[in-house]
Amino acid sequence: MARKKIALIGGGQIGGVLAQLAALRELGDVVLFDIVEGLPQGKCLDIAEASPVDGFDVCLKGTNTYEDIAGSDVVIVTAGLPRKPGMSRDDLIDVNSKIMTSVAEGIKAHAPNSFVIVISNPLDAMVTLCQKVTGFPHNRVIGQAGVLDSARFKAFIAWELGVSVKDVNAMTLGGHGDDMVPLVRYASVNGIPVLELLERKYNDKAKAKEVMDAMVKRTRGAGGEVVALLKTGSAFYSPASSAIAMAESILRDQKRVLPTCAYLNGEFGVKGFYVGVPCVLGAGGVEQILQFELDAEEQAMMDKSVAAVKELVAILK
Ligand code: TXD
Repeated sequence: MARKKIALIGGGQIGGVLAQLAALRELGDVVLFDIVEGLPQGKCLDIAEASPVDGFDVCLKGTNTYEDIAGSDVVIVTAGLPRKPGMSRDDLIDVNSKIMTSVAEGIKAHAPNSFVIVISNPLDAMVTLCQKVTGFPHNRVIGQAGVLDSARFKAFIAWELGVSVKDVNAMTLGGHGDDMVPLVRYASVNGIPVLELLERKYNDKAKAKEVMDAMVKRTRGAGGEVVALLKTGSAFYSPASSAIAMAESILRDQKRVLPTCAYLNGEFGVKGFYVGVPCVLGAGGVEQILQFELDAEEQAMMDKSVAAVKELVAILK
């Protein structure tokens, strides 16, 4: 059986880590595309020269031509500018829309049967645009944001409670903006509600709520926290890990339940927009959208987040 093939469009900070992770996990052969000559070629050569050390058998090819992505099973898009300190993700929409349009045309022409995972910001708008330009079915065009936002939320909970990150379950819904919806009620440590554990830790309900509120706030601002520290760009290790988890679930038909920026057709009260919700990702791309009950407060936060996504998408038109 032929190896799977993964194309990475954008060979910058996230693109480079994606290439390395895809190779280390032997997800398939990797093509790294960028418009900058030498950049993807250099990164691929560098990673490939580590293969005897790490022991992975995949081919890595850096390129500046779209012909090389032909036959890709999965395409991950990071092309576009990242934020600088003081910028919101939405400030990137004009410049990144132009880039996304050309990228989506390249994917449509050269990898028409691929599954596409968009990472470029502003995420929800860029996924919408990518689907529109490629014309691919909605189950084949998705965005990565929720895996990362949820991972950040989980990390903060694990650090606060002094437990392994592996035993924390938590999720964010909605758009990849400051209005994202970290679900407090469903956050648990192996099924034990996090709020209850906080109440026992502090023996004080008000303090527990205060600590949880602070973790929610930090989750919403976590991307900006990294930008403020790096000063020259945004997070790149964790977004790459997150997208690789999604790609792996599709390529290996794992059917993992991952928060995914997916096209909604009435689910969670949203119709005709891409928004972050839990999805089953497998060989068919988005195979299921898992719906569940939101209480009034959660639904109100979701509605606010969706309103922000709609505003951004309106700018595209
Ligand atoms: O979770 C998430 N979704 C995100 C998204 C988390 C963090 C950052 N996120 C966004 O990903 C970020 O705001 C950016 O929009 C993208 C890529 O971030 P990265 O940190 O990798 O940016 P770089 O290092 O600037 O890399 C972008 C590359 C760079 O090498 C450019 O030369 C290239 O994109 N580029 C292009 N490639 C192909 N085609 C075109 N037209 C093009 N234009 C620029």
